[in-house]
Parts: sequence; C-alpha cells; structure tokens
Amino acid sequence: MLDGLISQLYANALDQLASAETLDQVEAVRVEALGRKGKLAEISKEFGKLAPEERARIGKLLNTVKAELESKIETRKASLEAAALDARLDAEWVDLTTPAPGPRPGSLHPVTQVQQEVEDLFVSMGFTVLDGPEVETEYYNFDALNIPADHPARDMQDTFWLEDRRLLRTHTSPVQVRGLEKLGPPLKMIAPGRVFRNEEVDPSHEHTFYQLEGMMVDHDVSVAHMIYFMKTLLSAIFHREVTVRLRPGFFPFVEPGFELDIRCLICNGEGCPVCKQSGWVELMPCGLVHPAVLRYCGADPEVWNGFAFGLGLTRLAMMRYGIDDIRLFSSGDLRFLTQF
Ligand code: FA5
Repeated sequence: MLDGLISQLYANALDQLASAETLDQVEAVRVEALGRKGKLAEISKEFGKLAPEERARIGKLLNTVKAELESKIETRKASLEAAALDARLDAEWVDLTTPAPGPRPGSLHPVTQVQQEVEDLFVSMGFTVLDGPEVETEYYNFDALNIPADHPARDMQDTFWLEDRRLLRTHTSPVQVRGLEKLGPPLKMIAPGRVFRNEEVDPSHEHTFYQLEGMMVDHDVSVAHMIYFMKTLLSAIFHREVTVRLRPGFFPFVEPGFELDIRCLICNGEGCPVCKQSGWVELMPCGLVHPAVLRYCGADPEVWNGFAFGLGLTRLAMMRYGIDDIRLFSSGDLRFLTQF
C-alpha cells in the first residue's frame, strides 16, 4: 500500500515541478513533498507499522524517491535562476562602445557676454579698460565726484555703509577719478563692474548690478563726441536701429548732464513692468565732465575737458536679449542661463 502512495507522491511532485514557473512555486512543491510536515513525512509515520523485511524495502524506496525529488527540485531551481539572470542581463545591457556624452559645456553669463562685446568695441576705438575696488572710500564714491557730505545727490543712491565709513560703491564713477588721477589726461577709458545699492528690488532694479563707466578727457571734447560714441555703442550691441531719447539729467559730476533712455524693447514702447509702463528704460546717463572733478583729479579744466557716461550694463543685457525680469540674472537657474 505504501508503494502506491509513494509513487503517487512522486508522480504528483514531478507534475507540479514541471508546471512551476517561479522559484516560489518550486519551493512550494518542495515543502509539500519533502517538508517536515510534508507528504513524505506523513508516509514515514506508517513506516513503524511495517514488518521488518518490508521496512528495509520501503525504507530504500523512500530514500530513493527523496533523493530523486531533491535533485529534480535543485535542477528546476537552477534552470529558473539561469533564465532570470538571462532576462536581467538582457534588460541591463549596456553598449560600451557608445561614446560618452562628456561634460556639459558651460557658457559665459549673459551680462559678461555683453560686457566683453562692449569692451572689445571700445578697445578697438583706443579706450583703456580699467578696474576699481568694489569696497570704496567715501572720497572716491562721492566727494571727488563733486558730491559733498551734505549734498542731496547722495540720497539718490541708497548706500551700503561699512562700519569703518567705507562703502560698497554705488556706481562705477569712482573709477573716473582713480583713472584720471593715475593715468592723467589725455585719457580714453572704460570701467565695467559690479555696483551695490540698497534698492527695493523689482523687474528692473537689483541691489547688485553692473555698470560700465566711460570717459574721454582731451582738448575740445564736445557733446557731439559723446553722442557719437554712445550711438556707436548701441548699434554695435543691437545690430539694428534702436530708438533713444536724450533729456536733461542732473549729476553733480557732469555739466551739462543728460539721461539717455532707450525705447523699451520688452514691450516695444507700449508699457510693461520693466519700463514701469512708460515705454522708456533709463540706460545711460552722461554729460561733460564737471570742472570740479577735473580739478580733484589734478587736471586743469582750462586746458582739458571731457565727457563721461555710466551705462547700465545689466539693463543693456535685458534689452539685448529681451529679458523681462532683472532678477533672473542672479537666480543661478540653469534653465535660464543655458539659453545664452
Ligand atoms: C549713475 O550711477 C551715474 N554714476 C551715471 C553717470 C556716469 C552719469 C557718468 C553721468 C556721467 P544712475 O544712478 O542713473 O547713474 O545709474 C546709471 C544706470 O545704471 C541707470 O541708467 C540704469 O541703467 C542702471 N541702474 C541704476 N540703478 C539700477 C538698479 N537698481 N538695477 C539695475 N540697473 C540700475
């Protein structure tokens, strides 16, 4: 009777093994047939009731069936594992001959690009490029520019003062004085750089932005010279006709002084947050260098005169690329920066 049960168990286990498709299913077959509470264990319980000669025969049979099943289960497991590995290798296949993409190429910041273009242009017209400190003295930022301590013009530029009475320069104009002091007239110079003001930030105002100072000191320099250089600058940057207007402007270090505004290129003059709905953007104040400034720099105003301008470089980049919010420049957002 036990022979029949053993061969039935064997046949059933082989059938189940053949149809098992996962390792879990194979394990279930093993537990059902060979586990501690499995069918073979059930059958073995009857073993004690057998006659001694039968016991030897059935014992042998049980051992053979057990060994057979164990080996068949191992084989099935191994083949399922091999198939799983093949599938995984197929899925994770990498073509090692594909060329690597390499590092992503960087690019210059849009303000730096415009700055370099303006520098190249002015260098080609014989101007020297000068640099000045960002932490400035009160003397160079204000006094030598004819803005004494009690002058209301100081209020036009809300200043970050340091504890030792030095300050973060509010404009690039101090480099006019430093340049002329050091190099003397005749002089044609530009000075690009970062400036700082305690400003309410909005689409066209930053607390940290770039200006580019320009100055020419020689004999008989006139407003016509100044307009020539500013026009040349604008057509080189925009490669097309842009509408500008020149209106009187007050700066204690020039006389006469002007404001050069550009027709807003974000809205084509129709009015937008960048131009504060006016259609015009203040871009480049300018004028003839005030005799007092020449005197501060050691140049005799009876002999020398000149023009100066202070270009809003960050705003120029906004107009050049049609950027409608100045805060994007300092956002560090690569989605913005990689467009240039
Ligand atoms: C000056 O800073 C004068 N030093 C310019 C000057 C130089 C006049 C030489 C005469 C002779 P103003 O404060 O207007 O001027 O600033 C100059 C330009 O900088 C503005 O026309 C504008 O384009 C830009 N600018 C001013 N404030 C900001 C700001 N908060 N954010 C971005 N750009 C600004």
